[in-house]
Amino acid sequence: MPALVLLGAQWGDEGKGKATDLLGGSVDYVVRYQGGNNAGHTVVVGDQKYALHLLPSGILSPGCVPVIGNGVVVDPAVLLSELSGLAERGVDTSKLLISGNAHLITPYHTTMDKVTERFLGKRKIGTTGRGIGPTYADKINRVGIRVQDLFDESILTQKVEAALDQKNQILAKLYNRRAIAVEQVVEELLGYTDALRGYVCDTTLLLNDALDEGKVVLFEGGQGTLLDVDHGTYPFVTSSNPTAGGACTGAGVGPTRINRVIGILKAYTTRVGAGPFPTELFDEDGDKLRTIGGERGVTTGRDRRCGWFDAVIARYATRVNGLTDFFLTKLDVLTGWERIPVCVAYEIDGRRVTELPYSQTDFHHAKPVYEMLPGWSEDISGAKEFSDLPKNAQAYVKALEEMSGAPVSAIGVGPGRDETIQIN
Ligand code: 2SA
Ligand code: GDP
Ligand code: MG
Repeated sequence: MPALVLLGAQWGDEGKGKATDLLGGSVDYVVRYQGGNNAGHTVVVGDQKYALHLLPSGILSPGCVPVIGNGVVVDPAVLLSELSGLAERGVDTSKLLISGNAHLITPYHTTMDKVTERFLGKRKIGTTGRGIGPTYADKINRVGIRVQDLFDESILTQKVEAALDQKNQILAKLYNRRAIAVEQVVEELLGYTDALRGYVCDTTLLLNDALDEGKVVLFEGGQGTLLDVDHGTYPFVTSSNPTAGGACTGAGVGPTRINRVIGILKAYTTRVGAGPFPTELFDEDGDKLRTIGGERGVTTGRDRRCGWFDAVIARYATRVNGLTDFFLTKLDVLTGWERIPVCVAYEIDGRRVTELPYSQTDFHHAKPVYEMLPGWSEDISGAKEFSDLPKNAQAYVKALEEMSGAPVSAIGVGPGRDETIQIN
């Protein structure tokens, strides 16, 4: 198993952190390939709970090298505070490696993110406000600042000048805000140089060499398939590619290297931020899922929107990512419902549709078509084997597997490392 990708099959927060941590003991490198500190990955180890934002979840597994790939956007202030927070809790952070090609989130990106959202008004995306979109926009626009620029003051100054020239005009003319001073930004960025120097390297070369030597590399997605800038519910998406292909561009490895793609799939659906969500619940069931599932943003603390499982989305995730298997998470949260609705298709303007519509207008009009599955009332959090689950819980898993188009290889029955049923 040389290289595997682990990613969210829905709108994120499926339990990727826990899944990565679970595999951490058997892999040599865990690589983040997209996103930045908009991500919030929770790992529970014994009585300790960790919330990781920018760092790969593999940092908690001794023996595993955490890598921030070129596709990630790095806020250096957040990175250093996350590192020191973990070090204070006794976690070894010394093995971290950061790509010199990763782009930097600067204070002006965070400002642009917040200002843009404010001006979008009721059309806002509901971003995390961490400067993610503006940083990727600068990358694509070729006025981004990369980690490697920190080590050449003259180049850094020229790049910050180029990046701010246009932004200052926009800030002044459109938003009536003061210009951001080049010197101030350069000075702040140079302040991170010494602390970061030791972590920075050519991660692409290192990872390909590691694969040549037979090492196991896990690529960890930051968000979910439906938040992908190409394959998600655009424009209500993040500005990068959490889908499997993003692992190749965001880490510099070829697709022929990857032989397993695991989709992390919650037994129901959640979303945070704006955008269409066909199975969203606005009633007591939604509140119950939110409360029992602890559905609150790990980065922003926002309540997550909750709804029933959507098999159309799961099938779509299988297709666009080439999923080999699923980790089904949070099955325990569904304990106690007499009957559990599962969305098997959409009704769109009188038509029954079983594939995710490529037209966003259609998707906004999609009404879920539900099939009712029988629920269970027994506490399943102590289940170790598939056969320990009540018959109806087994049938629920089997039905989801059938509908989603890939086998389920693990089932989460609680947040802890050992609250997992491994299949096979
Ligand atoms: P951004 O900030 O530009 O990436 O926001 C664009 C959209 O992407 C969504 N997004 C997320 N959705 C779920 N979880 C995320 N991480 C945090 C968590 C979220 C939080 O783990 O709970 O704390 O609010 C995440 N990151 C980005 C975002 O909501 C926008 O819809
Ligand atoms: P990520 O962004 O995909 O890593 O997921 P988050 O950490 O944002 O949200 C998942 C939440 O569910 C976290 O609080 C996890 O501790 C928790 N969790 C993960 N797997 C399970 C599970 O199987 N059962 C329960 N009850 N909680 C889980
Ligand atoms: Mg999360």
